[in-house]
Amino acid sequence: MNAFSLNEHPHRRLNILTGEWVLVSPHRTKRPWQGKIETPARDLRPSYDPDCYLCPGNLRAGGEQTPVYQNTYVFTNDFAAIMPDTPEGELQEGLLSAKGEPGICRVICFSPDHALTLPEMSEKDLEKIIDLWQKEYAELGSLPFINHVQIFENKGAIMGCSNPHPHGQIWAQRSLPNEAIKKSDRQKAYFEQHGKGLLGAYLAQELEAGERLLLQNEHFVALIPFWAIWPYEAMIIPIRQQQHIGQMTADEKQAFAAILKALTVRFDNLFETSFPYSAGIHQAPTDGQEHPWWHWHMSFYPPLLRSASVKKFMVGYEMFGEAQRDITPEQAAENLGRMPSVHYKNL
Ligand code: H2U
Repeated sequence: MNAFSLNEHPHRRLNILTGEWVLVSPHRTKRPWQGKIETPARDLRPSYDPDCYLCPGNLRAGGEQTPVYQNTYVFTNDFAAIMPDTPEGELQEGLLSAKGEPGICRVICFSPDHALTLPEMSEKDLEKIIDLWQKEYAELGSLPFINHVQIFENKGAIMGCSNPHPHGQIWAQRSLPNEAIKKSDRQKAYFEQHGKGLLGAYLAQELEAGERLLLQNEHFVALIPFWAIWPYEAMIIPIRQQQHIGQMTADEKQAFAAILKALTVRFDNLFETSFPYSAGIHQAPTDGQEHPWWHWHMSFYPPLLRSASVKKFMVGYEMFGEAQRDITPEQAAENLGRMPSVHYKNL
């Protein structure tokens, strides 16, 4: 039998941030990379859609009017999953446990232009979105009943996004949700044992290895994590350890905007389509405590596997066992790393 190889043999990889394992089956992708299979129809949208509730001046479903905004616009979700006036309450009956959960859901319009997406916006405009993310994290996080602020974007109908107008969401709540608990606990344990941050140490190892790196600028790195579940899952990590996005300097904010654009342009170029994903920023809890182990990062979970329409399903074994992937993170980094820096619509 050959010596064990990550490129040849089925194996499991550990996600150091969550403590969960992913099964990798590289032998199933022996065929060479064939690139895109078909060229999808170009997604041509008008800059203004009279039926879009996020376009400036239009009515939302609840009857409120969206103002004529210039850059970004934030409002409380009309169909919020969590609400601030939720009564205190707890249920404990034998093995049944439940607890009231107060919170706030907001929707953020990234641009008044209905036709745009993040990779097609200028770095300056992306900085304005980052400004708003910073403001919302600080404002929502300062509320006494908010201990966690989740900023995210669902992009593309395939991800359940309800409207192509460029927008994201924020769910802020009293409790730490499952993913945040896992990442908090693992970073804390590492910090207490090693006296330094987990993600900083991981970043140093990835910079040394090089094979999963996608992009790098003065202040940020974009890479495919060693433990990626989704075919082209990626992370943007600030090089300097910061607990939350409010700690960025002006230079770092510019660099974040630059790498955000650069990564999403490459995503779009991969299958010459507006690349769908769920992206989210994980950062320290807003409970007023110090969290010196936290190193914020932005994760992208894109579902596409081989073309604009061939998607990976998380079903079967993955529901009952654990996540599994065929193409290795290293192959994914190679494919994505080859993509041009100019958006395909501008080539
Ligand atoms: P997506 O990011 O999944 O597209 O969700 C957009 C949110 O916008 C969704 O949570 C809200 C929905 O509740 N929304 C409003 O708040 N007002 C509206 O008029 C329509 C949609």
